[in-house]
Amino acid sequence: MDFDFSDLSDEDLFLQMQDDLYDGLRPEVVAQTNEGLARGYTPQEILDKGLVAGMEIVGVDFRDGILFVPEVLMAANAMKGGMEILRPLLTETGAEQLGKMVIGTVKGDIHDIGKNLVAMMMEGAGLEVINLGINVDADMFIAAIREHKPELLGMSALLTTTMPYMKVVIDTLGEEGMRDDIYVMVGGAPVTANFAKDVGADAYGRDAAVSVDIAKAYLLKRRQNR
Ligand code: B1M
Repeated sequence: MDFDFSDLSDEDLFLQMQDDLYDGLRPEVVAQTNEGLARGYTPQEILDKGLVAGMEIVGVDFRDGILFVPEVLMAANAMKGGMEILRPLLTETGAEQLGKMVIGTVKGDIHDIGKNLVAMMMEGAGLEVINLGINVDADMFIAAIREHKPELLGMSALLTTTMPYMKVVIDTLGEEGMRDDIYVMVGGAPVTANFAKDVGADAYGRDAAVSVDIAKAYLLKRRQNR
């Protein structure tokens, strides 16, 4: 499919991207992502101004009953189309491997866009990421940690009903005698710094960029203390 966005200003290109994401038009969003790159925008700028901004509008209208699950799924699919283009660029790194992270969306929750974004950006920062996907229970987290021996665990939850499960995982780590060996980071739209503290996590990642900074700072400190 051929699209021509050359007559759009940069600002209109991003507005169009938000609109098309809202309407679940994946080929258009893919083409606009490529157009943004061709205009010299960084992957991060395209994410923030186009994809994430569009998904925020979807979130508001979903909450207000203007959009329903099928439309939101189409918007998510369009967002994933753009992310597929950006993924190799965000994960492109010549840096030596900094460390490992196991990450997953907790049990009962199938939201994975934000978690995948965090995973991508962690890879881009030089971490090896073991992405367990969605609906991950404590046993699956524990088994992956035993197998891969990561320095970091990341958990994502987008629902107020699933975020308490983060505590179940952290408590299970304690019961298994593994808690002191791993740095636990939590994130997701309803999660807050206070909640992170209450469930016994080590850090709260407000967004993907902040999460990467926190993970890097922890890994560097860990290395210095050895
Ligand atoms: Co859902 N959904 N959804 N949904 N959905 C929300 C979360 C909701 C807030 C919408 C609303 O009402 N406004 C609401 C939750 C309300 C609540 O709990 N209080 C909601 C609901 C109710 C539901 C269902 C129950 C709807 C239903 O069936 N009746 C259902 C639940 C299914 C389930 O999980 N069991 C449901 C289903 C879905 C879809 C399947 C349709 C789809 C998900 C598709 C997918 O992910 N593959 C979907 C979507 C897309 C959303 C919204 C619109 C967008 C989420 C998103 O992708 N955001 C969302 C509204 C919203 O959040 N505003 C909504 C973009 C993404 C980049 O941001 O995920 O926040 P986010 O990730 C950020 C940060 O939070 C952080 O970094 C990311 C990048 O910067 N972060 C981490 C995230 N995880 C991290 C982990 C870390 C660190 C940082 O670890 C280190």
